[in-house]
Amino acid sequence: MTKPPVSQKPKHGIQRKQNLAKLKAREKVKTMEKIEKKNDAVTFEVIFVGRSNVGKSTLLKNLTGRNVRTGKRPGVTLKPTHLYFDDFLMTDMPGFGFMSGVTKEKSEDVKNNIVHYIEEHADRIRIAVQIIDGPSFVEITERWDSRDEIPIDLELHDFLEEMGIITIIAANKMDRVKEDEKDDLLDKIVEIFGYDGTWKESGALIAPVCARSGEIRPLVSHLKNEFHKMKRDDLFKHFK
Ligand SMILES: Nc1nc2c(ncn2[C@@H]2O[C@H](COP(=O)(O)OP(=O)(O)OP(=O)(O)O)[C@@H](O)[C@H]2O)c(=O)[nH]1
Ligand SMILES: [Mg+2]
Repeated sequence: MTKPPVSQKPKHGIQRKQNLAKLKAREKVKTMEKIEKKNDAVTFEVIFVGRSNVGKSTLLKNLTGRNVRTGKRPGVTLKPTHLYFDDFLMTDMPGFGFMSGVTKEKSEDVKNNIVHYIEEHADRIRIAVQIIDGPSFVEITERWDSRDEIPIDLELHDFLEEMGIITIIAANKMDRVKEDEKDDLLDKIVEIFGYDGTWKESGALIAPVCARSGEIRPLVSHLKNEFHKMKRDDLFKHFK
């Protein structure tokens, strides 16, 4: 067989690229259809929200045993990350506030996207786990207060309440707090969130945890309690 003239070769190359592009586009549509199908099946969602770098992803990873991306610097999770379990969905939200290498405008976008996401899915978001950095929470909120601004964590907490979403506060990184200072700190945190009384008596759904080492029992217990009230004991099995 005679070889095709050299000038024809690039044509074949273009054809191959076009075929590959078509194949990729088809694959993308298939993946999107699969995601849509999974999404349509969801009736019960729990979201993990909070400032960046407080340990949202680490907590979710430890709770479920699934592979969730975590990192040392703020701004690791930039889009909602979904963990599907049939009709149950757990979503790792991006963190708001300071993020390294991210402009102020972009971080404002992230915040707006979080609010939109919550509004859009309010009918299926039954519980929010609001994670705070236990050891630095008081100092950070006082700094906002001194500038006469509403601390962003409190703004989020009120917003979730307005949306009718049950919110559990997970005070993370408690390994950085001395044992004999833990109760005082937790009392102060519930007071800042507007509750009366000590953290144990205030009625606030608050769970001191250490996501890194997997000491998250108080959070699991609150979650199970809420699931039970909603007649969804079947969801317990998704926790490690
Ligand atoms: N000391 C301590 N560090 C923790 C704990 N939990 C998480 N971290 C660390 O906090 C850093 C941030 O963890 P991530 O889970 O990525 O935080 P995130 O809230 O998902 O961050 P963004 O996705 O950027 O919003 C990592 O270096 C974790 O190892 C904890 O309980 N104690
Ligand atoms: Mg994250």
